[in-house]
Amino acid sequence: MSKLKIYGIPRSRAFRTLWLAKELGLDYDNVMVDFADGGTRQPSYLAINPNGHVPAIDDNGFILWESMAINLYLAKKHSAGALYPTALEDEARSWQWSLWGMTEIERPVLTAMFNRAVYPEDQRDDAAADAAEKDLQHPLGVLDGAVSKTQYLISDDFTVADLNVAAILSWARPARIDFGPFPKAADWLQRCALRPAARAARELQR
Ligand SMILES: N[C@@H](CCC(=O)N[C@@H](CS)C(=O)NCC(=O)O)C(=O)O
Repeated sequence: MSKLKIYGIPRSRAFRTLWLAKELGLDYDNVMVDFADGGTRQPSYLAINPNGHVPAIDDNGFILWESMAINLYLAKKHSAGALYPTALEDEARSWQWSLWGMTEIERPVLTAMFNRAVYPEDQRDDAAADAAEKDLQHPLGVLDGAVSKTQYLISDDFTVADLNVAAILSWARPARIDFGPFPKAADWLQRCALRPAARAARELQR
């Protein structure tokens, strides 16, 4: 039985899986594949993920890529009935929120972050960032409504659904997204971000 390998530097979307690994208390090796130095395009890495993206995992010979799929798999394998909801409907809702994060909020949060914090100042497009923030208004309202009824997305317990969405929204701070109109979502995001495993994963980014 070999140790779980998590491919991808912590400042990439591999952060999502590193956070989950810390929640689960897993013993893992973080293989530092970096996009900035072309590491994601090396033949040795393309053999793991032909898309040339991180994260990917090697779980004792089982290779998997796509951050949300990885997290749902690891949570189900190691924490069924706790971090991974097992009631049929709750399991489906954890897929729902994970897919929602990828399709409804990831792109605009990234666009705002790149144009407000990542690109060199003379290459930033303020209008694109503002338009992206505008696009987020409706989905953030949906999130705010969801966490007005319960502490977390599925119930009053933190699950992989919260982790997957909160990991995407970890970019909201550098993106300077105004959560003023979404106080419940802001509180929920804070609750998620203050978890010891989230802090430990952020430490890896320093
Ligand atoms: N949908 C994929 C996206 C992965 C992705 O785009 N990762 C970025 C890093 S955050 C990457 O590997 N970029 C390298 C490249 O495109 O060369 C997932 O969530 O796993």
